[in-house]
Amino acid sequence: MPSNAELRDIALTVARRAADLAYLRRSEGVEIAASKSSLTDIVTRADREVEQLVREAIAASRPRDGFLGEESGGGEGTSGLTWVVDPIDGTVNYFYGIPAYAVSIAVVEGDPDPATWRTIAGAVVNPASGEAFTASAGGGARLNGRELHVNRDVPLELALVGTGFGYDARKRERQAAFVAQLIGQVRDVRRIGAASLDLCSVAAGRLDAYFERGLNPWDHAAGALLAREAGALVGGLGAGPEGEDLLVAAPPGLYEQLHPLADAFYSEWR
Ligand code: LIP
Repeated sequence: MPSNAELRDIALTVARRAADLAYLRRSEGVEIAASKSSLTDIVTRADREVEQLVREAIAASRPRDGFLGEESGGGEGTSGLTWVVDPIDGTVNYFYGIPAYAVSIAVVEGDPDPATWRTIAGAVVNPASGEAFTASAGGGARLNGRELHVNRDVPLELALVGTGFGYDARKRERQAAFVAQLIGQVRDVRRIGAASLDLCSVAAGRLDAYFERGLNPWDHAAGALLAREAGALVGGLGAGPEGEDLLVAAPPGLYEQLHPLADAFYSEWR
């Protein structure tokens, strides 16, 4: 079994190659290939092409590992490791040319289920900025090699909080209702548009906290490890792990202030 650092380096090498392709395709003009859960939930030809590059590169390097990708689905392995990949997280930003999208690659141990997996390593690369966020379990979190640490001792009323919204209009209205409830209790809110970059922003101290409901496993697999390795607590509904029902990421202290508010609201979600 390779070391956590070796798996991290594989994730970074592949993520950088994928980011170069995504950036090239963006410069050539982006075509929508299809829509998924709603007309606004788009997939571009680049999403599919980038995921194919990642899948082939990982298969060449780690042929016995499993794979779970946003566009091409799952593939079981025999090694006990699975690579969880969002080829272009922040697809709408990518389509509009907003420079806040990322290739997100994580490798997890156990079933590819956020409720039970153990994340070993991850890389999140923003093709537009060239920023490469990396982490390995127990090895810390880095941005272009520089160690990252969350902001400490920020009270809720001074917290800059990131969040996001789903592709279903009715769900967005409910999510916005919670933001309306929260916004008077915090410094301000930011909606960057890519969960992986939101979580890296918490790790880098660019956000004090982040929460969102409705994320897919590939949206947060790498970013959640980055946030944890930089000192954040990450969790979901109740005392459970992060998942589709809720993800909250914040340093200790702020987490205990923010999580109960999000938990109370989203526990009532029907
Ligand atoms: C995106 C997430 C983001 C969320 C968006 C979208 P995608 O993922 O990263 O946090 O608010 O609605 O789901 O669809 O760009 O891979």
